Amino acid sequence: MAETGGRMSDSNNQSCGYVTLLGVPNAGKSTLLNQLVGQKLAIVSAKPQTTRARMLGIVMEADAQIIFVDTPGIFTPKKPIEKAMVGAAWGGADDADIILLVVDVTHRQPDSGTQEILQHVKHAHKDKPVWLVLNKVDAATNKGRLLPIIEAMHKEHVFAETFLVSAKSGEGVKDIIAKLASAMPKSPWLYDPEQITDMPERVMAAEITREQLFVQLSQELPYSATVETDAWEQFDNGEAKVTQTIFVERDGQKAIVIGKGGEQLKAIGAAARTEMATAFGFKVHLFLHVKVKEDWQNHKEFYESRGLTKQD
Ligand SMILES: Nc1nc2c(ncn2[C@@H]2O[C@H](COP(=O)(O)OP(=O)(O)OP(=O)(O)O)[C@@H](O)[C@H]2O)c(=O)[nH]1
Ligand SMILES: [Mg+2]
Repeated sequence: MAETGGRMSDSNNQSCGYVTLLGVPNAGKSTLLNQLVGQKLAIVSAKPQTTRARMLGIVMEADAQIIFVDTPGIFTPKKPIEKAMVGAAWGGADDADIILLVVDVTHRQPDSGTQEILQHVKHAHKDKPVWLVLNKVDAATNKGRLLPIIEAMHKEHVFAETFLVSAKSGEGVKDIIAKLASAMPKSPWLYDPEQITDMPERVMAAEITREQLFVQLSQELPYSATVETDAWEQFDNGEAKVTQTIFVERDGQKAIVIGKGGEQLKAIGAAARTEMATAFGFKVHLFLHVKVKEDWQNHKEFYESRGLTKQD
């Protein structure tokens, strides 16, 4: 018997595997990851291409350790950062024991983006089980339209499992965990069972601020921006001082992020600070700076800080 993080388990009974969430941008992968883990780890927004890098969400279910991999949405990339994002998503598929193909049922059908992902998976990962997760059933006004979607998807591929879920409300999500737990390969756990993610706090803090750029700023601006945590000072009373820089590509964008009289930046900071306190469980004193770095997308340090690889 091994004791890890307070849990007793006979390592002979342990099972463990990687489960990668794949789908087009905005399908609800990050919302689903958070719901699976039971805690907000991944940032979410109504805009597509919110997630830029892979991250893990680890779930323990009896003797099974399920390592979920959230990935950026897959689309046809053009800009350097987009190429790195899509590269990271396919890298997530390489790691997978099981792939969860997440599909937004409110999306106009047939969903050609999803079909392309499925074709690629069938070609590049032909031995991997793909499970179909039809998401946003809460928002499907006409439930009668679900059946044709299921039929169309099953014409393309024989999915071992199909789930109808709402990542937002949690409906159907427990079923996914139960089925996955019994499908994990026999293997010792790869992570401490108390650990829920591989994301360092500094990166999570930068992500939380980046989420506010997506939530509060309109149109193209969030796509031209990135956030880095410059300094993190932890005080004896448990609170932390976090200093971050928001990088944008043009002076005009800097003016928008700061806003009239600094109001916009204040609002971004206030919301991010609240989110950080919830995520970390202590008060965060957040100091935000905005800088123009026209070609940040061409500098590999902005990729490496997120575990991304700049593609040429
Ligand atoms: N109604 C409803 N909305 C959902 C559900 N799941 C996700 N959403 C919404 O869909 C939008 C996109 O969700 P995300 O979780 O960011 O989607 P994603 O697939 O991670 O997107 P990218 O990171 O851009 O690839 C957000 O506005 C979510 O609130 C759901 O089950 N029901
Ligand atoms: Mg996402």
